[in-house]
Amino acid sequence: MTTRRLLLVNGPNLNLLGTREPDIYGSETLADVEALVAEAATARGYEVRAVQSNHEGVLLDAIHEARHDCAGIVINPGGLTHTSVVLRDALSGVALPVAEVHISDVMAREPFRHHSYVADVAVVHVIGEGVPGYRAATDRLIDHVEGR
Ligand code: CA2
Repeated sequence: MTTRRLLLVNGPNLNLLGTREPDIYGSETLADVEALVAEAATARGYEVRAVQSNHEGVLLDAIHEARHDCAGIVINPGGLTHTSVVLRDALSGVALPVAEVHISDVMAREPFRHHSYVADVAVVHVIGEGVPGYRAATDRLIDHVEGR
């Protein structure tokens, strides 16, 4: 039977959501993001374990733990998207389906944001849809988990 739990991972600096740069990231907070994902998952009969950290190793440990009791991972890796081979290796190593989310349209921003180390280990990509993109990512990830 499928484990009905998802891991939600938010990377460095996403704890600042809603406090600065509202023109890029909107006015919703990290708590709003976590509530939105929990609501979307609950509607489909899933629960969510949420982690945000500014420390790469904390994120890696949470991803490794997920292999024991989660069906998939929704992740906004923040700036680690563009720099981190180790984060990518952790995601690929646990072999769970991954949904990559970016609030902003990274392809319309600086060139250094155009490459994602995570993109080709993710089965769902939601980019530039703002905070509501987390809901779309959660739904599409569950669709994938359930083979829809
Ligand atoms: O658009 C996204 O979701 C990003 O993953 C956000 C990252 C950025 O490095 C990626 O290129 C795109 C940055 C997260 C920082 O979040 C803040 C939120 C409010 C105020 C300051 C930073």
